[in-house]
Amino acid sequence: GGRDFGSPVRVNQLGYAGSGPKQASIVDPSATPVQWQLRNGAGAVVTTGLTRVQGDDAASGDHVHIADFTDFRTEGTGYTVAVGSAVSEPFDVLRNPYDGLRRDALEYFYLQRSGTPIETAYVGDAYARPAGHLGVAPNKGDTSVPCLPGTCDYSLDVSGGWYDAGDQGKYVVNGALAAWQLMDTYERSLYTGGWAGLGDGLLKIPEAGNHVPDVLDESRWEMEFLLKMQVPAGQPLAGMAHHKVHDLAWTALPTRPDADAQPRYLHPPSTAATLNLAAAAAQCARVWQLWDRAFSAKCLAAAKTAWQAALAHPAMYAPREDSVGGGPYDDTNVTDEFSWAGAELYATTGDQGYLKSITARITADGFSWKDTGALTDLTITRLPWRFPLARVLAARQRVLAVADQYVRNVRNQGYPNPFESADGSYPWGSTSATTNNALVIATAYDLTHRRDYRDAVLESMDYLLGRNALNQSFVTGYGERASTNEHSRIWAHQLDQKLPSPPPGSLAGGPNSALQDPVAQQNLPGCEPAKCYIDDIFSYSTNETAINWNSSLAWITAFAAGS
Ligand code: 9MR
Repeated sequence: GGRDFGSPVRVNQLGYAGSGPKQASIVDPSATPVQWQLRNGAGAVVTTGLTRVQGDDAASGDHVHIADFTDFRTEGTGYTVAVGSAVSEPFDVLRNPYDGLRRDALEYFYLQRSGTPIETAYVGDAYARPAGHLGVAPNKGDTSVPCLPGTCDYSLDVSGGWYDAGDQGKYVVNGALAAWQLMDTYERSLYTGGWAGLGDGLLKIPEAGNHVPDVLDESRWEMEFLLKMQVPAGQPLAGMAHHKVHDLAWTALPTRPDADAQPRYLHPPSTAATLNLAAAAAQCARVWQLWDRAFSAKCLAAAKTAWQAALAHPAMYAPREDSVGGGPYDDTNVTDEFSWAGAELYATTGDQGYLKSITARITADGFSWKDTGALTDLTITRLPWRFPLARVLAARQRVLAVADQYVRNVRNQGYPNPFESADGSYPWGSTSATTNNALVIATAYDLTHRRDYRDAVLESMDYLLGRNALNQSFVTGYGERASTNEHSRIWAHQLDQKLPSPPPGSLAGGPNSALQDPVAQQNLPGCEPAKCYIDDIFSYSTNETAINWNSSLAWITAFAAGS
């Protein structure tokens, strides 16, 4: 039987910015334009028009029309778009619809903290919980975690940091990217505009009011953990970073962190983890210079030792098979990681020695925890005065060219997704391809202040918040048809009514055409790529959250709220 996606009229279920583009995507077989109506909260028609026939959308198989009501700017709530008898989900038109989400997307990280109680004062009773993984029974870790048997003979205190996702593993490769994206939110605010990255007291976290920007406080929680993952001086492989720490076996759903009885192990160092740590630590040295010199110096020392260790061990790859009790985060090409880390270290130190490693470039393939080459160009464009002029001009040109491609993706598809894969497939965590590509478009806006770029970022928000093939908001708590059952061992309301649903502002991984879990396989056979998603707590391959996805959501939401 067909799946029910509700109304064929798809909108941003949160709302449209008064000064931004306002479009709906409509599934309609007609080859010629049809009439649309915009109705206000009282149901009165406030404006009408004819659709533009966009045509067949490859990723979804839908035949799509576009209704454009950009010129309508009257603020209000409860608007709908109607086509014939079909009515969209309701939405607002507001000067800034993203004020709440920019906070919630960042507060997700406090809720993911390991090694500290999550306190009622900040999150309310429903989300409060005891500290996890401090060695208090039945926990075994993370204050003295041994290596996997036979791989080293020391133990490390690797307490703290953020839990990765729905699991309670902690991984350096993507943890460093997530911390980097939060720190970049701060650096963007410093140099380019917006204010979200600078606020102290913006978030409900213990550090609010300490006179340090909250995004820095939150990212430091992870940075401190990342530094602990380095192999200590005097040991073999000193300076390398352990790839990850996680349980011996997968725990059941639900399992609160403090109830996890599994033994945890440090998995062997990898070059990729070491270089991503180096990149984030080099950035950490820069951003903390102003706020905490000692911590800045500690980060710089770690970045340099990590870099040297990676040069000495340039091909230690985390095995793909190491996927029991935690994810593999495997990667066998680290030229891109050398390039990104080299760029970050060069930006911070100006030491010419790093320049020759800066070889990767941004391409339309984008970036992810695995492919960090594009971040090289983003670092260069963030800090142009620190790089040789020829490199800056080239990086800037490439960022604009890639952003232009992403804007075309937004325009040419039935739904405004800046991500479009060459072979039509949607990967695990496809919403993070959307957010990361939107981040590149936003960077192009920062470089040029061209309205097209801002519009395309706002339209990317439309895609995430319901203007898509599923009529689905992938952001919890935002939209009538928002995800509610993300894969989590903590927020498991679908399994136990006494437990909360995921907190507002968490991003579901979204459509994944490879159907990599049993629930997806059973429920989504033959799905069109953009429709391979199910809001089920057991669908970890389509409905998990992850720190490196929410960091990207937080970045673009700060942009959308502040630009
Ligand atoms: O985000 C990761 C995705 O790119 C991989 O394809 C997938 C399978 O290896 O793993 C994803 O990361 C998961 C990790 O392995 C374990 N914690 C949850 C992460 C998000 O689903």
